Amino acid sequence: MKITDAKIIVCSPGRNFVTLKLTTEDGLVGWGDATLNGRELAVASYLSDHVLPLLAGRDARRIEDTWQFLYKGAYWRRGPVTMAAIAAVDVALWDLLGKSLNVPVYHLLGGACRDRVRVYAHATGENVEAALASVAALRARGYNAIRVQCQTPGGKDAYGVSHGNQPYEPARAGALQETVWETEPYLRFAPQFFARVRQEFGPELALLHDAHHRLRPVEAARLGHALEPFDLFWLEDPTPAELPDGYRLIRRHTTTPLAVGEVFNSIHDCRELIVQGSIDYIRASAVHAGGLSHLRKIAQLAELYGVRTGCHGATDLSPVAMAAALHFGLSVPNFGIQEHMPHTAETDQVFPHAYRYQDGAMHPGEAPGLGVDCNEVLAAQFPYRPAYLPVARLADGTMHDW
Ligand code: GCO
Ligand code: MG
Repeated sequence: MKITDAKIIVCSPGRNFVTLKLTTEDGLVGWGDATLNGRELAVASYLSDHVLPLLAGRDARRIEDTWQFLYKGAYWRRGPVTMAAIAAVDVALWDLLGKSLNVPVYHLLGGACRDRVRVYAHATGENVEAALASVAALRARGYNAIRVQCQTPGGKDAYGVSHGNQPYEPARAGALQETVWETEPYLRFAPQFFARVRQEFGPELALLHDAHHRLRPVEAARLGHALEPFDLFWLEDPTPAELPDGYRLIRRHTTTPLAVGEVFNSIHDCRELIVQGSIDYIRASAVHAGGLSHLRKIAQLAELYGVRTGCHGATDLSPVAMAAALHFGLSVPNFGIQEHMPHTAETDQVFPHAYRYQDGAMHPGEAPGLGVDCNEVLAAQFPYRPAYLPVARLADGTMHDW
């Protein structure tokens, strides 16, 4: 099953995506996602300039060997660009293997460990009432786990908060957006806000919250402690994860469960956090952490230490990555939850897929491989548009983590 052709498709059906298409001598096609939000063309170039020329003639069934070849063979290891590129090849090879054997990928990953993949949705509001209405609307659509983000009163352009009735999408075409971040008002507001959400929706709804790397460890510890009465499912990215010791400090002060890892590229980014028992959920994804092959290794390490999965699933991960996440989520023993941010209708048309949502859960479907396709003719109608993620500054102008 030799690879005969490899091609990159860059398109923007509502937002940018970088998609890898591998074709074999038998005419089978495998898809991989290589989207790195705001840095898309770096991965497209890494793939087309440095990886695709190496693929022609390789046996598509040698998935692990190809992973090792691209990882060890580059000498310059790891990093988001390299690992997203390797991930795209890896996921496309799993897709091809499934198609060649006429089975869905989850069968190849050990088979289903559950009937469906529990997902959480995003509620967002420019004020408390709007956020509560957003939670209520998602509950009505069957979600029983909801991440809630609300604008701190007096602030603007908060992470995770959309404007008007638009779904939240942080990357913006055109000029880079500068936002202002103030920690103290947020720390005062967040516990009051979650008290209100809990009061409104009762004890059973799983509530999640993303601090998006904004806090120092001691601030995150204070927030986690203050949120304990409201029983969060998780507090995500409380502090930047470069320093695992920061998580140790947070852990010493709070029993609020911690989730981290959407920006991780490899097992080495989370090894210490996992083995030291500093986190509860690992959010690495099949696109930014080296594909299904590497994500499985991370999950296996996590399993040993009682850490569960909670894969990143924002809209910047394409339907190809979503399909991979669902095959993985269905089959991984230590599954926790999967993020679900529905794509635009245009994106769903460009990437028709077998996965489906029902009553707070998803299923990857039974189509061979990943069960997702890319309509290249339609994709060509949505050309790439340069876009940036915002940056954040403190009120005095100091650069901060966005
Ligand atoms: C999440 C994430 C996203 C990221 C985005 C960046 O929890 O889903 O934090 O909202 O900000 O994926 O590209
Ligand atoms: Mg996040």
